[in-house]
Amino acid sequence: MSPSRRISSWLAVAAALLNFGTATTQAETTVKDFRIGWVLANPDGAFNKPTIGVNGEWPIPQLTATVGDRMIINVHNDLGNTSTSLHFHGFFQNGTNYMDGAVGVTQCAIAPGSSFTYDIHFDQPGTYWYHSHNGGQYMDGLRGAIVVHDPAGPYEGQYDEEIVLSVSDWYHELSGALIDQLINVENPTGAEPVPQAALINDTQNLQIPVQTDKTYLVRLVNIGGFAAQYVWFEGHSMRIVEVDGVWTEPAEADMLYITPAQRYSFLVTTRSDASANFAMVSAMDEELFDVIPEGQNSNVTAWLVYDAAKPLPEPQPVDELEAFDDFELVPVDGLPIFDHVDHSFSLEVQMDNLRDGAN
Ligand SMILES: *[C@@H]1O[C@H](CO)[C@@H](O)[C@H](O)[C@H]1NC(C)=O
Ligand SMILES: *[C@@H]1O[C@H](CO)[C@@H](O)[C@H](O)[C@H]1NC(C)=O
Ligand SMILES: *[C@@H]1O[C@H](CO)[C@@H](O)[C@H](O)[C@H]1NC(C)=O
Ligand SMILES: *[C@@H]1O[C@H](CO)[C@@H](O)[C@H](O)[C@H]1NC(C)=O
Ligand SMILES: [Cu+2]
Repeated sequence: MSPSRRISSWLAVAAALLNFGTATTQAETTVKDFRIGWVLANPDGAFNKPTIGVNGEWPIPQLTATVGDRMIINVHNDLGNTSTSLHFHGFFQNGTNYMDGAVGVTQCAIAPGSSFTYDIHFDQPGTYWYHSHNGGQYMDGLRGAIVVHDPAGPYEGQYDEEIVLSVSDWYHELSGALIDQLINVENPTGAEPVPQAALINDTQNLQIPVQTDKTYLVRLVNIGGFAAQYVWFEGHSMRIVEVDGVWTEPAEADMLYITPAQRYSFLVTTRSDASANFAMVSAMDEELFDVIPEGQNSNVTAWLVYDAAKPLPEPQPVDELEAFDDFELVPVDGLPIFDHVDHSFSLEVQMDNLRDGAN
C-alpha cells in the first residue's frame, strides 16, 4: 500500500463518518494509477495508428462514481516524447482550478517522465467525460466517459439497466500534424481537418446486448474532436432525461444531434419479442466538412442485439436528417428564468487572420 493510498483510505473513513445519518449512501474514495503511454489501435479497420492509452490499453477506462465520491488519479506520463494532462469535462472545479487540466491556463503540462495527482470530487450527477487538454491531444485517443450516479435522481427506479455509449470521430493523422494543417497560411479560412471515420464506443459494428421488455438508461457522450453526429435507433424511440449533467423533463425523440463534448441520457424501452436485432446509426454532419476525404466512413453502425443468432440488419437510409431541438428541453430543477437584466455589455467575436495569414 503506497502512502497516498493509506492517507486516502483514512480520508474515506472520515468522509463516510461525516456522511453518516445524512445520506443513504456513503461517499467513497477510490485511487487509480494511470500510466499514460503510446499503444497501437485500429478502430476503423484502416491501419494500426499510434494512439494514447492508459496502462497499456485503449479505449481508456470509463470513470464511474456516485455523487459525493472522490477519485484520486495518480497520472504518470510514459509518453516519452510529449506532455499531457487530464481535464474532467463539465465539473465546476470550484476552488480546485489546478485540477482542471487546461494546460497553460490552469495547470502546467505533465512533462514526459513526470507525474501529477488529480483529486476529483464528483459533486455533480450525470454524464460527463475526461480527456487530455494539451493542444489537440485528446484526438490521439486520450478521452473517455464519466458517469456519476445520482441516488436521489428523478428517474431512479424507472429503468432496469444502464448502457454507456460514446460517439466520436477518428483521424488517420496525429493531432500535431492536424493542428499544423488548421493553423496555417495555406488554410486562411480556418477550415478544420476532416476526420476519416465515425466511431461508436471507439469501434465500428458494436453489438449492444439487450433483453426484451426492459427499460434502459442510455448515456451517450460525444468524445470526438470535430464532428457533430446524428444518432438514431431503428424501431425504438428515445425519451431524453438528461442533457450535460442536467436532469430534464422526459422528451420524446427519434433522432439526436450531438456535438463534441455534449451528453444526452435517454430511456429506451425494448420490444416484447426477440425476433430481430435493430441498427443504431451515428452519422457525422457532413455539412461541417470542407472536403470529404476519399473513402471516408462518415456513418457508423451498432446494433441492439436481442438474439445473437439472428442477423444484424444493414441500416435503412434516412430521407431527412431531422434531429430533436434541444431548446425544447425543460430542466427538472424548476429554477425560474431570470426575469430582468441589471446591466448588459456586448462582446464582438470574430474569426480573423494573423499577420502571417494564418487563421
Ligand atoms: C511520439 O511517439 C509516437 C509513438 O512512437 C510517434 O508515433 C509520434 O510520431 C511521436 N511524436 C513526435 C512529435 O515525435
Ligand atoms: C464555490 O465555493 C465557495 C467556497 O466554498 C462557495 O462560497 C461558493 O458558493 C461556491 N460556488 C458555487 C457556484 O458552488
Ligand atoms: C461502451 O463503452 C463504455 C465505456 O465508456 C462501456 O462501459 C460499455 O460497456 C461499452 N458497451 C459495449 C456494449 O461494449
Ligand atoms: C449516412 O446516413 C445518412 C442517412 O441515412 C445518408 O443520408 C448518408 O448518405 C449516409 N452517408 C454515407 C456516406 O453512407
Ligand atoms: Cu472537454
